[in-house]
Amino acid sequence: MNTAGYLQVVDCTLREGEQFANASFDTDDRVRIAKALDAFGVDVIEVTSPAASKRAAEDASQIASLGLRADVAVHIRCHPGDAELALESGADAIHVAYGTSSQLKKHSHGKSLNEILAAATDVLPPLVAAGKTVRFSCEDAFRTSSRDVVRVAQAVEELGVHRVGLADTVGAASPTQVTERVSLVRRVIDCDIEFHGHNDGGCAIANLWSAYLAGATHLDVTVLGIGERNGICPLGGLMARAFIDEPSAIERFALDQLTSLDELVSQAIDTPIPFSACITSPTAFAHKAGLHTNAMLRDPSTYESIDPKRFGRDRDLLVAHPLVGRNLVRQRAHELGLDLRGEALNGATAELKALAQNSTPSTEAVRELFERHARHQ
Ligand code: HCA
Ligand code: CU
Repeated sequence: MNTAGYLQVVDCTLREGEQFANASFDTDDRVRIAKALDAFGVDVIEVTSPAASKRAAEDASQIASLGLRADVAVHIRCHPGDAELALESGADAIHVAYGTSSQLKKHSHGKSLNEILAAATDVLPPLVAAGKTVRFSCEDAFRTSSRDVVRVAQAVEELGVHRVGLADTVGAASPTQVTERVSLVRRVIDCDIEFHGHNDGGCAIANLWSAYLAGATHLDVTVLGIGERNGICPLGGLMARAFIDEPSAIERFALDQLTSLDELVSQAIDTPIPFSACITSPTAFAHKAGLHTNAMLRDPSTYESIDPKRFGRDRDLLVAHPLVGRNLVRQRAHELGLDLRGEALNGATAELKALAQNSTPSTEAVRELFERHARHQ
């Protein structure tokens, strides 16, 4: 069952994202990012545990009191002390996580599955009774036996949680494994299901989407995908995948704000938007080879799966390089009010290709070249 009936985005930039090597947000950054996420339309904004530091506790309370449309969730360990601080923060939701794989049981917290369930029995019911939205997540769920995942999911549902989370903590799961695991959990519990997936194996976007198709209701992302190691599914990656596969699922988001949101976080972490980022990369809609630009001039759908305009972006047909074709030169000259054809067009194209061999000519240099050939035709 999906209680909302639609894809819900849980943004973890202010929790997982802060665990990215280059990230260290101050209060202003956190508030600015929370407001921008809210304006974009994410459903839940997850923030660092108030137990992490005095500053984290103050910032969690401040963000919870901004009056955002999104739910603000604090992420905590399954400890009574953390739970108390979470309640004091005034957050709408509480996200509890506990490692359930043999690796985490042995080397991280040292507790058995029975001890994990005993802690959940202590910590979760008072949070539910306090009227909070409560999510319990199995960390490293994909290296946990399916028997144990089912056992924990059923036990915490019984304790009243609104959502069970499955985390691919080490980014090792494949889309097929995610489909199987989420489908299995979907069959044995009725409450909502959240998926959180790291990108170590390069499958973060594919895994998130597989989880959604298999019945996960809540999908974890961060802006630019920032997080531990090489991060989790980027918000832009989820938007790209959904735009292609099920555009109606993301109609309600302010898609034209995606690029400025990525830019905001990119500035805050002093790290450029990766060239490979979906939608918001500076080159995401740049077409270069003559064969491509030729076809793009006829019909942009030839080499475009995502309409840049829907995201407030423009496509870019690159002219100042050695692979440029005559048709694009004619078109670009036309945009500059010049009519290049025949020998003049051939000459301008040949000269531009040669000129661009060593370095990229400036827009001004390209215009001058076109004007010179247009004058002599
Ligand atoms: C971590 C924890 C976590 C938690 C995910 C969740 C993970 O930082 O290691 O609460 O669902 O990836 O398991 O981010
Ligand atoms: Cu994580």
